Amino acid sequence: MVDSTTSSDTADLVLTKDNTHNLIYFPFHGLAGCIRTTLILSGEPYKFTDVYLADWRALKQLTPFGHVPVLKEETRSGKVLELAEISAIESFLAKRSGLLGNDFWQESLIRMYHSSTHSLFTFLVHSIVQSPNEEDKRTFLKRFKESNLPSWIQAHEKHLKANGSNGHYVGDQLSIADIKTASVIEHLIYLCGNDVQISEEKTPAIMAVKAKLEKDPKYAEWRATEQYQTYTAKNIGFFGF
Ligand SMILES: N[C@@H](CCC(=O)N[C@@H](CS)C(=O)NCC(=O)O)C(=O)O
Repeated sequence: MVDSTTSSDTADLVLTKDNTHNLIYFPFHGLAGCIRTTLILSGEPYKFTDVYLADWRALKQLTPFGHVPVLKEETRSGKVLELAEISAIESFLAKRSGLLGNDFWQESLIRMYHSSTHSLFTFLVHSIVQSPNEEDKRTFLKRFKESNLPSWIQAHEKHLKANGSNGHYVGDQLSIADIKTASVIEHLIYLCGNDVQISEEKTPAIMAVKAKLEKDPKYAEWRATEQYQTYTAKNIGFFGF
């Protein structure tokens, strides 16, 4: 059950730095890459709880909207607070970690870039999962690669260039928009295969976002783990990218 208490007691519980953030999701990257990366960078206690398809039917009923990811905030008091919906979880973690810029306008811009990437990637993942057969999937992917993806690339390359191609969307600091893009980019590159649309030569500003985040030792360490590699292999097996 979602705890919708809004008392300051609950607000204080949520803000302490020693909560364990327990992310419930399937054992692949799917739509949870940005959440996992944000948790890793936070330096706070976290755990990734994998849900297996055999257990999903029973667990589904227990989630707020019948979907994962779900974030369980396990507080020191023993109280567990539950949050669902990817954007809400990313926003929650971003605010805690100072990933929403320095002022309200920067925050609004960061949310705009984040939303654009979130929409693109959610559209891709949901369409693939919901394609009833291989032919539908192929037709969807053709349209996605010829239209949705190039539009996203063109706009994001332009905005990132306008910010100086410094690896950030807004100003010169890391934001949830940067993490979102960095977390989907390798999947998009893989998806394109030989039809290269995203590369150092073609989209240097987008690639700078990826490269900048990869310099972070915590992120680099996470990407080198067996768990990350397993999630990648399962992602490719399940979604094809
Ligand atoms: N609106 C949800 C969508 C999340 C979603 O699509 N979750 C998928 C996994 S990527 C899921 O739970 N699939 C299993 C199901 O719906 O039964 C959100 O933003 O969190």
